[in-house]
Amino acid sequence: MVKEFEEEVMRVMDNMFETEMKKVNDMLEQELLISLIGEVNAGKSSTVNKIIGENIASTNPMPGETISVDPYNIRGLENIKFMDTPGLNDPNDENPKKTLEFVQKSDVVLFFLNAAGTVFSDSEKEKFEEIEKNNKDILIVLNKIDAAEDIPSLVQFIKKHTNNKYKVVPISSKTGENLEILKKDILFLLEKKGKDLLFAKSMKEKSAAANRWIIGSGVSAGIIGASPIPGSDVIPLTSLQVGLIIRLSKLYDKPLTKKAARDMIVITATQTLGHTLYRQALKFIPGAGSVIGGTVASAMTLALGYGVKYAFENNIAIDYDMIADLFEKYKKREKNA
Ligand SMILES: Nc1nc2c(ncn2[C@@H]2O[C@H](COP(=O)(O)OP(=O)(O)OP(=O)(O)O)[C@@H](O)[C@H]2O)c(=O)[nH]1
Ligand SMILES: [Mg+2]
Repeated sequence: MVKEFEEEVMRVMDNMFETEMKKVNDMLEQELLISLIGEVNAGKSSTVNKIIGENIASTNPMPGETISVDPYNIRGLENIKFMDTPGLNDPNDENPKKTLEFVQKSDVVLFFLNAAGTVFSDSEKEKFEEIEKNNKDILIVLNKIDAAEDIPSLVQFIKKHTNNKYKVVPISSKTGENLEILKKDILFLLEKKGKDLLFAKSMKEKSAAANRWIIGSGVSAGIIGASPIPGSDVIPLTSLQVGLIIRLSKLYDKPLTKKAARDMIVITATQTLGHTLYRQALKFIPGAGSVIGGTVASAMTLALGYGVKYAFENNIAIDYDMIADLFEKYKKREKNA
């Protein structure tokens, strides 16, 4: 009986794996469009180069270097496109309409202001309002902070003139200052569109994205585990964990088989809960109460996530003793919280 039941659980887990894998693969096949808009010379092309990590967009101290709307992509990630556009005030730009079309289609609009110039001139305000009408997923990028003073006042000024609706990110595409912050902000904006994994894969520093997912899964697991319905927690909890492991494997470009994913989850559960409790949780005994509980479900998921992340980052096998230690640590911390 018990054996049959466990086989049933394995089958359910395999199905979950396939469903989650398909979800993630579909996510990765989407197109992601990020456009860079702003007046001439604000440093749009320089920023494209910095984000991509290659000098592919041409830049020039003379305003008006970029004369057409040009898509660039990161090598190997053809479906992520950065749209570099001519300066909004460029008299040679024949396609201001085309720029607006791209704004409409964009997942994120980076609106550039030059900290070393007239920040938010009347013409910039006018253009900004036009853009705002077409797309609300805007990040205001205050570039060239290496060449300007009193950045906090400039940021306040911009916020005030945009009714505090958008994040203002001060950067220097010359020195690279705050570029990682800009990338993180792009990542967070993309979460609600389910395109964050796509962008995270393009980032050199993958830790921030991984941590967000692990912490988010920990919170969701806590909610699932706190459910008062006996035994109702195992299936959604497992599916949550399968989804997390698959995302991490895609982020770090690690192959992941169904069996490997299953082992990670089962071994983690038995290591943290103990065999008896895990069996009991799997058996959904009516009236047995919620066997796992919120704190345990959350701590287990965090430990699994960080353990898998550590293994992927360092190209080593998963260390289940470390997972067990992490579990104890998180459990104590959650209890005290
Ligand atoms: N000091 C400083 N200079 C920068 C920075 N970013 C770009 N520049 C310089 O500003 C000039 C214009 O940069 P581009 O990247 O070509 O600007 P753009 O917005 O693409 O300009 P257009 O294509 O003409 O619209 C170049 O000389 C860059 O080297 C920065 O953060 N700090
Ligand atoms: Mg340019």
